[in-house]
Amino acid sequence: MKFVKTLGLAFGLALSATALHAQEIMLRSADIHPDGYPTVEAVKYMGELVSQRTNGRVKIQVMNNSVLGQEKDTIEQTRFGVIDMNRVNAAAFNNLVPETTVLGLPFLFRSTEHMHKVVDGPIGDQILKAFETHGLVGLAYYDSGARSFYTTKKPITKLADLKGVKIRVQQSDLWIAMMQAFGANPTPMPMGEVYSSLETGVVDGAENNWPSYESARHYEVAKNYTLTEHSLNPEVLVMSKISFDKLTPEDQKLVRQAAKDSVGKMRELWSAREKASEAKVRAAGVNVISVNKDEFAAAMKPVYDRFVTDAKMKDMLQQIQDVK
Ligand code: BDP
Repeated sequence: MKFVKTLGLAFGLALSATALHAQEIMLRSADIHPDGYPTVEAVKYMGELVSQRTNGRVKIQVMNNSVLGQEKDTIEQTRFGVIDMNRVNAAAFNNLVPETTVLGLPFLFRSTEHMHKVVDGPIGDQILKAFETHGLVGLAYYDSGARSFYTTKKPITKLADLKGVKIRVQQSDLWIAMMQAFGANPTPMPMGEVYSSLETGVVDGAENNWPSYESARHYEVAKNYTLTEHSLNPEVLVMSKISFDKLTPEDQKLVRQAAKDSVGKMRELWSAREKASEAKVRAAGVNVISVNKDEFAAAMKPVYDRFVTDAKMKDMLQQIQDVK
């Protein structure tokens, strides 16, 4: 966190309590996505709220476009307080915060409304709380739409088409297991390496939502997009516990509230961007394939068997399924 000198430091001596109050606080927030991407714009909006509500004393600087590095590294830096905030897909937290795993389970949510109800409710809060023992403070969930497969050469039209196909996955044990259960050959790597890996044939395909498929230009090299919609895993906005603990209790409350208040904005931006990205890639000639999703879902039992084992996970899953 960058504390910018303002009032009360004229003598360059140790800070008095009043001077501390007058300090300007700049929170740096990481994101891999480009300008205009809904997650980036939502955190900028949160920054406007924070700034308005503190008369410019607290600000957020969104450092997007991967300028601070790939997600795995920025998460570590956030835990160490080098980066103050971070917006990352829940999958990237699976190994660190096991409670997040439940949100990525394949074919778990019946709809976006179902996912919203879960993350806006007690389960969502319980999972955000779980970050705190790992050096992070969970602030909010953002939408990430549905993830579907895309491939460079062979179009995926049925489950059997995934057999042995090299699919890039996020660096998460859940996601590796999921790809194995689909019959694919999972290759974990950061998002920033996917374009060139598709282009050079290191992988045969990947999977993501419409906006990422479009904004990362993966559609230029992997032109077959198969609507499996296998996961609605949300994005998570977190803060470094070290940075958070430096804030006064009032500022902590304010930051938490502004994060929550940015969620509605994010959801609006998201649904508009999903449509725009889909239209853009379709216009670019992408081969969009519909499949029998039940066939893909039926293959997911081993994933549930492996990841929903202890009483806590079973209970969370049950509660999620019970949300009407
Ligand atoms: C995007 C998420 C981003 C992930 C990326 C990925 O917004 O956080 O890094 O997918 O697949 O949808 O790695």
